[in-house]
Amino acid sequence: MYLSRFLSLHTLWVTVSSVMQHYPSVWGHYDVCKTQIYTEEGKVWDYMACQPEARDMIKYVKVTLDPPDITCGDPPETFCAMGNPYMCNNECDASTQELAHPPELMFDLEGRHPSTFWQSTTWKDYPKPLHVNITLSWNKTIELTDNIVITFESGRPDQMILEKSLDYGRTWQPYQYYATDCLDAFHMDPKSVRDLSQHTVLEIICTEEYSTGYMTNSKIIHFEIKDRFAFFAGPRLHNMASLYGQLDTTKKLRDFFTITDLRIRLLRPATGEIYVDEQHLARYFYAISDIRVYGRCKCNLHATGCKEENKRLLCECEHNTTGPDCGKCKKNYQGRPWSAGSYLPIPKGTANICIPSISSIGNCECFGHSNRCSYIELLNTVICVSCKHNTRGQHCELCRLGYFRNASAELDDENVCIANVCDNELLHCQNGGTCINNVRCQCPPAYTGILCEKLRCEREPGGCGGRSSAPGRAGEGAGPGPRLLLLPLLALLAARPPRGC
Ligand SMILES: *[C@@H]1O[C@H](CO)[C@@H](O)[C@H](O)[C@H]1NC(C)=O
Ligand SMILES: *[C@@H]1O[C@H](CO)[C@@H](O)[C@H](O)[C@H]1NC(C)=O
Ligand SMILES: *[C@@H]1O[C@H](CO)[C@@H](O)[C@H](O)[C@H]1NC(C)=O
Ligand SMILES: CC(=O)N[C@H]1CO[C@H](CO)[C@@H](O)[C@@H]1O
Ligand SMILES: [Ca+2]
Repeated sequence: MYLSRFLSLHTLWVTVSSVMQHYPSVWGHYDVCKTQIYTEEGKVWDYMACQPEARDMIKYVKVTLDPPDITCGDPPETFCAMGNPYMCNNECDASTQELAHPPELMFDLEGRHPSTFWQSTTWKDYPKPLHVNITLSWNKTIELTDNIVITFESGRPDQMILEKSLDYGRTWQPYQYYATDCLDAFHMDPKSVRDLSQHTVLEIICTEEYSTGYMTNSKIIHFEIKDRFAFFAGPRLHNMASLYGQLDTTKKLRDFFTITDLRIRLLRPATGEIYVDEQHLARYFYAISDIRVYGRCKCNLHATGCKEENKRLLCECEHNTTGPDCGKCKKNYQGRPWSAGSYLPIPKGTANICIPSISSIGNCECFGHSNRCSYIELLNTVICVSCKHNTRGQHCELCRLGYFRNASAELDDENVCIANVCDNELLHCQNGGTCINNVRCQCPPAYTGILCEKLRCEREPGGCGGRSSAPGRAGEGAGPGPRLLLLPLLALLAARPPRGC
């Protein structure tokens, strides 16, 4: 048996310390999970796709029995040991705690003697079939990680079907048939899981392995999850990476191990014989002492936590996803279609986070100078692309180099950035010049230049040298000379903050 080896491997995978961290954001889109695990080399960090730990799922189950009054004891009745029709001193009485066998006893802690069990009424209506459905519902999608194990007291049933639902009980599919005689009961050839292969692993089989009545000592029925995993991960499940790779790429395989509900359909109790002993029908009934289901919350690789809230399991979604299974993007994070995380590349996986919706940030607001935005993942922000009308900036709220803000135009005006030249705010015409329509400065006679910043005489032959009138004219410009004034002014313009935001 590879059970012990599996367990140590299993431990390695699930012995997760409470410390659960993420890669720093510098790892970019690899928003994978980091857990501390214990190996032979001691404590090490392991990086992997985000998924909750596997655990005992029975704690969170809701059970329904059909027919509802199928539990024994109301009215009280005596039943016989199946192997011995004359040992009939057992009593089931629902009103006496020591003699009652309610459904809860399938889910209590086992390991004590005698074991506690649920029991049905006896087959007193023979030949009418004794049919019982035991339905286990989680109201949450679960991925099975270990065998389903059902322990019967008093013989395993002659006929039984294990069914599953993936849609909260709306539709049901068989998972496995169990019979003492598969051909007779279900017109199926008997098979064992070990007869399957990677290619036939999804086949629904009928097995006779567990239906040998009271003749053998075993009380247990399995639904073999680990044997099926072994087709991909190897006989000792040493290569879980290979299994995860397969699960990632084959939806049918992933769905096979995924459930929201299970149903145990009991169709014929253990008789231990070919013929039913009609004289002693109190020998025939169903009794189950324990049901085990191990699995993890399905969170589409978008959560490492799964919490119980109002008796219901819920993924603690990350990556800006939401929903019970993290199956969709949060509002305002629909910048691209939702997709599940991926186990690939092994072992780190890919997070496939949801990114902000362009409209939600209100950031594809380009003041009408562009209708295209682009999401910059590194900055987690949206910027306008191809700003028109000589604008630039995240929201096209700035003017391109060499263009200036038209003070009389709003930010969404096509004329907001002008190659022109002057205004009455910052780009004053110098030396007493007047700004005409922001297009040009009307300069006093002695000055010239775009902003009237130059003395006209500078351009004349001989320059301004020797002119006696120069000092008087220089006095018209307040403070330092005009050229000195222009430089800080241009520096100021370059550093001009965005306006209107
Ligand atoms: C058990 O469930 C099956 C469907 O899964 C249904 O066809 C059948 O009638 C049910 N039997 C009882 C006894 O409720
Ligand atoms: C299942 O969960 C949903 C909430 O996600 C809740 O509305 C519904 O009542 C639950 N159903 C049952 C049967 O508990
Ligand atoms: C500045 O904007 C106003 C308002 O749109 C416009 O009338 C004016 O022509 C613009 N100035 C220039 C120089 O384009
Ligand atoms: C609001 C929100 O949940 N934002 C998160 C979106 O996802 C990134 C990456 O996982 C987180 O860093 C943000 O906090
Ligand atoms: Ca029990």
